[in-house]
Amino acid sequence: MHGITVRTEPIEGQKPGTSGLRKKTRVFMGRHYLENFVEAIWRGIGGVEDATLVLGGDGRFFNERAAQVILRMAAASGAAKVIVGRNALLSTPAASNLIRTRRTDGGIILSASHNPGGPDEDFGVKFNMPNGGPAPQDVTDRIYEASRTIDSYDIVESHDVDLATPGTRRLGEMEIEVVDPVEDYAHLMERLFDFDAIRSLLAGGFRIRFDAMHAVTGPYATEILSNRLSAPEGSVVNARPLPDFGGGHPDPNPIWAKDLIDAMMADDAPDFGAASDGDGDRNMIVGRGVYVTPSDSLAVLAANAHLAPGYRDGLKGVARSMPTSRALDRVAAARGLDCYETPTGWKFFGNLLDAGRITLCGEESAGTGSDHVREKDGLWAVLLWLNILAVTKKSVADLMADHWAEFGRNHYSRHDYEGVDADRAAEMMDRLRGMLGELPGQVFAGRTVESADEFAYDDPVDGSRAEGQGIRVGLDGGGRVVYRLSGTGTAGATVRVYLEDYTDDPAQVRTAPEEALAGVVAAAEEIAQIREHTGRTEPDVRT
Ligand code: VG1
Ligand code: CO
Repeated sequence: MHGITVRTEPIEGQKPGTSGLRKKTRVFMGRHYLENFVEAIWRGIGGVEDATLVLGGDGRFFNERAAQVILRMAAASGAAKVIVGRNALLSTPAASNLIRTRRTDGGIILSASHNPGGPDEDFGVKFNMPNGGPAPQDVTDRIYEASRTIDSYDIVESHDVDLATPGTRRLGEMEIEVVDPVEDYAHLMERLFDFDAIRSLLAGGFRIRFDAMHAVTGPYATEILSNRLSAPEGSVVNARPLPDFGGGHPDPNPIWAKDLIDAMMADDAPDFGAASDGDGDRNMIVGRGVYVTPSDSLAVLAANAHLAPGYRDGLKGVARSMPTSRALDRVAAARGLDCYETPTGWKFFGNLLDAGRITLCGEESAGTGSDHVREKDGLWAVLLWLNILAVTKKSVADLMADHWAEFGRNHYSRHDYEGVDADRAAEMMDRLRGMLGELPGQVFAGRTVESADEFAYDDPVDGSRAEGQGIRVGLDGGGRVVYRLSGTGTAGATVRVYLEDYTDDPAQVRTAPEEALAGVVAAAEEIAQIREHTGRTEPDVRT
């Protein structure tokens, strides 16, 4: 079957440096828009002639329609084969796993991650490389360039492909293999973790609550936690993926997963709670009566990963994104591990993982992962936590208390100002940039600035350099403020302010973060004049 060539015009594609395109769903549904971006991907990766690709998404509105279009375009452009999750579903980590284990040429993941879904909400498309990880800067730059010069794309005309039943079918010359989205992934988890130990923990009355937030992890959690680990009825909630995620933000943080937090703070709370995001790569961990910040979770996992079979031989090294708290660094120092600081975004971990320099890595935004795939992985983090709890026989609260007693505590919080006027946000960053040289030695709200710079990263593996990755201000006593503009928002600018302070005083480690960070918050405001620039007196979201 030969395709037809459709004449088209360039689009305003992804922002340079971001690993995928996120836009309002209606923009994607607009005439030729999705097609143009997919064609830009083909061009950016040097074509898909004879290629084998993976395709799937988080099930949000427009997911399956988009998958049908992409299949027709792949067929018209000469792809040999596409492996698709049933009903075009695949979590981001499961897609990463399939891309790797089936030795494919990469894959397309349909998701806007934790952003809400629906006709008036967000949609997204990203390309992952043959190593299973997000496309690096040079590839995304080529995709971006292609999106601005595009004048035609090829597509075959055909009926929709049956994606509801596993099996092999053809679209023209191209083979389509529809696979169970969960099977290979569940198998990988069984190899990494001690399922018997977790099963005994659960059989012994340890109660869990996993909130899939009506997003893609529903079927994964049902198969793994309920079927394979025999977690009792009620352990997995909001398990049915919905096109609009039930109207919520599938964002696992205390704001959007408030139901889970409430359940975990109640008198009859389960022992362990967790949630994941739209595409299944993020995680939130909560113990009975205790919320675990993602930065602390990463540090705890690094300190205890060797208790799980997949990490029995220890870790090669660890990494965190720059704004993530330095709790991880303390574990690394104590255990003699290399610890890398990378820019925000998972793609920077890929080279370190591929080169065997690190085993475990994570971000403050609720992403944790390891060398088992090349994406962050929500359920993986949940299972590693459960494996650790099963072995140590400690409660989450006791594990945290022991961790802080050993390493001290990095109190941490992130304040987001969303939908800010983009020019005003840029002005705030420019002003800070201009002040960097004169900040050290100055005192703000009683805290002395010890260092100030704009973060740039020289990749130790491929030598590439990423600049302008956020402004870091170090304060006396281990405090720190980081200012950064989001690269994933779809409306205006999102200003992120990351706040951190350190204590190893046993009397202080239990202080609530809001209280412990009050001084750093005041200093952050005085330094950057956030209120004046954002026009807000309060952040929209505190995590
Ligand atoms: C945010 C997070 C970042 C994460 C990115 C993608 O980016 O801060 O840590 O890697 O989302 O995560 P930004 O630029 O808005 O701060 V996901 O779960 O959307 O793939
Ligand atoms: Co995500």
